[in-house]
Amino acid sequence: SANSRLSILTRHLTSASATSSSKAGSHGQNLGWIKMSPEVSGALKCGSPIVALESTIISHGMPYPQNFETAKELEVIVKENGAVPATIAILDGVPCIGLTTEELETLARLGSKARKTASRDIAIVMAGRENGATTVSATMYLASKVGIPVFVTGGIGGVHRHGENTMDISSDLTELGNTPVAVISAGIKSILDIPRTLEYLETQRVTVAAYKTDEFPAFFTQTSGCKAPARVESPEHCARVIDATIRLERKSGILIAVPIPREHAASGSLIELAIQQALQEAREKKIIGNAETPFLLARVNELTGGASLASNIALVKNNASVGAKIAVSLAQLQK
Ligand code: PSU
Ligand code: MN
Repeated sequence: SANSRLSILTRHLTSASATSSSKAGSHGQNLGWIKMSPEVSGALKCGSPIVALESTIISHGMPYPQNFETAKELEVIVKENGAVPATIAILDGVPCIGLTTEELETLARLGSKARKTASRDIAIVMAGRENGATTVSATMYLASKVGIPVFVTGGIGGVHRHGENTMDISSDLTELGNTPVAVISAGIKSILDIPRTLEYLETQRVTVAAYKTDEFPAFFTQTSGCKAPARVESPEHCARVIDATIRLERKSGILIAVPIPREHAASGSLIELAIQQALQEAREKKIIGNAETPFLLARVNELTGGASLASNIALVKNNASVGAKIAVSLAQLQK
């Protein structure tokens, strides 16, 4: 049955740690090194829909207090659509799946004092008993370890402009190549090289589809000038793609790109101008590596007088609603 397929997948996902931790277990049981909220653990046990949420978007992607408000609202939207939210972060060195409101606030207040944690950084943050805000790559990794197949974010990282020289290519893309989780996002920002990012995703064997459109969206705007490799029409359609991926025992992930709602895309060209200026400043200030994205996000927000933040919040909320519906459809398919 679909359920046994899912438990095979989960066993596969948890087998590596099962050998190293006596507490490690199968579906819905806490791994020794992970702390799971009772809601998430309960939902895993009975196969109820769950949506993973990342935390870099809280700490590094938005200023306080909008980040705290948004983090809470995302969880409400996921619940209203029938799924259990599982915000993922590392607190005092412990990877946590599902945070309390207090923990969300701690992270929101820490801001960039929390370490931006990509998958390669998880061990460093655990060993140093630090607070880590997980990026798409780290959140995918942790979600897959406990068997959560659906993950909602705003935008993923990509191939940076001039990446062919700097080799600055987000590990989000390689994690998508190696981790069977479906990421629901609004595409990628035009601060990145969108055509090269799509090429790289193909090389990484990532299943990419745009939601109800032929074009791959560019985060603040609905269009990027790049055709998406595939199109999906509904949450049910997305769920069937995820279900097929599980049956196929694919080791790579899925990227579902949901365009920003039309009413929030209006300021897109204004934001695009600000992006160009921020990119110029980043080059002048020699801001590189993983400091680049947070710098650009903050600067674009200043330059647009907050318009980019409002758009950002609107699109993540939309993604949360679509993602929760996908998780609900998937749980139904797997009954
Ligand atoms: N893109 C956005 N907003 C974000 C990020 C990317 O539009 O908040 C964050 C995500 O957490 C993503 C990370 O996983 O930045 C990618 O960072 P880097 O480019 O350093 O890999
Ligand atoms: Mn990078």
